[in-house]
Amino acid sequence: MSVGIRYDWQIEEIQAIHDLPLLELVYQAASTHRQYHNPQQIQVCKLISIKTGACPEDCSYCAQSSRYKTEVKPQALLEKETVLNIAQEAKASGISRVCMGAAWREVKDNSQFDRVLDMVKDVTDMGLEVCCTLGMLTDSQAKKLEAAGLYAYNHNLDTSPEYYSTIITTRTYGDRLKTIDNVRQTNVTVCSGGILGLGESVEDRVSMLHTLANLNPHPESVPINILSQVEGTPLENQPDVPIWDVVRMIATARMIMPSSDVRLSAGRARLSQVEQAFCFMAGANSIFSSDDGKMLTVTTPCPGYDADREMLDLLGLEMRPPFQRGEKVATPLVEVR
Ligand code: SAM
Ligand code: DTB
Ligand code: SF4
Repeated sequence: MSVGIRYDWQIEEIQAIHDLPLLELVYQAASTHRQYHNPQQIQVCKLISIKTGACPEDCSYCAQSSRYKTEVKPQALLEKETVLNIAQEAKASGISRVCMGAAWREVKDNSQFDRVLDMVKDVTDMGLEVCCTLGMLTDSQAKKLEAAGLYAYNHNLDTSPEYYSTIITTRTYGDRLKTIDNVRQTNVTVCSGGILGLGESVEDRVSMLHTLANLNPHPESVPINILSQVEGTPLENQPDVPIWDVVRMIATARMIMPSSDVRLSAGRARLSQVEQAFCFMAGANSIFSSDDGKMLTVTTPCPGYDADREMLDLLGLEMRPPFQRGEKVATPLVEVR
């Protein structure tokens, strides 16, 4: 079944796709994936935490909120040279996108933002896709990032509009959507997704996908994070998300936002190669990889460059070069008569 690109999804339609018999869902998602993407390619991204911890927000899952006592040590904004060195190493390992994250509630128009703009310029000049995730943005700040050459801005919805205030009280769903809209008014691409394992219901997951899939255009990139339970946060005792829930979520996202990149993000480190292969079959085509063993902070492990290269080789997959999103049409490896 080919669904085409639509922005008028009904909750019931998304729920029906999500609830298909599992292998039927994976088959349909894999077929859709092949129509819009080269299924041999995976985008590999490197996260850099340019400013860590001491965040005033109260996101219940987050190791960087100042409200919770976690093992994260706050770190001021990194020097540009440090960031450029990490980006250079990532580039040498074949990584195509660098995502710079700051534990800020929102961007302020000050010298720190000017320093980030400078980093964006220089990393972009290295020939890498640059993504930033800096919290809320005004329209003029989004335009400044665009002028600096930014390729993508990450701002997750995290969960459904209904469940949001259970997880975060210091900002609203509307605030999140406003920043996404401010980015949308520029040529910067949008990266927005969520987290599984916050104690949400299946209806909440479907409702989040409904919000994402009715954005016009769809976010070019949709990260699916699996909660990393961080000691000291209110969600430290949440149970692990079953792998089949992850596969269903990825496959449903793939079906309803067929041209978007779907990223298997936080929580990948605890998945086996077989589990990850299932996620790729279901339509995930992007991952984070790291040579320092962590996503943004020490609380959330991330597989390393070498292990990931080995896995991709084993699965017959390759790393997608920068700026080639959705450009290549798959050619079958073997002609099937
Ligand atoms: N402060 C910015 C913001 O909130 O947009 C950017 C950084 S924040 C760490 C980016 C995203 O990482 C969050 O929206 C959330 O989806 C994800 N994240 C943070 N902590 C996580 C955790 N413990 N497990 C899974 N995902 C997490
Ligand atoms: C996203 O959706 N996942 C990344 C990135 N965007 C910024 C972050 C994953 C969670 C990192 C939690 C930690 O390392 O503490
Ligand atoms: Fe701050 Fe972002 Fe963590 Fe929320 S998710 S506490 S805004 S760093």
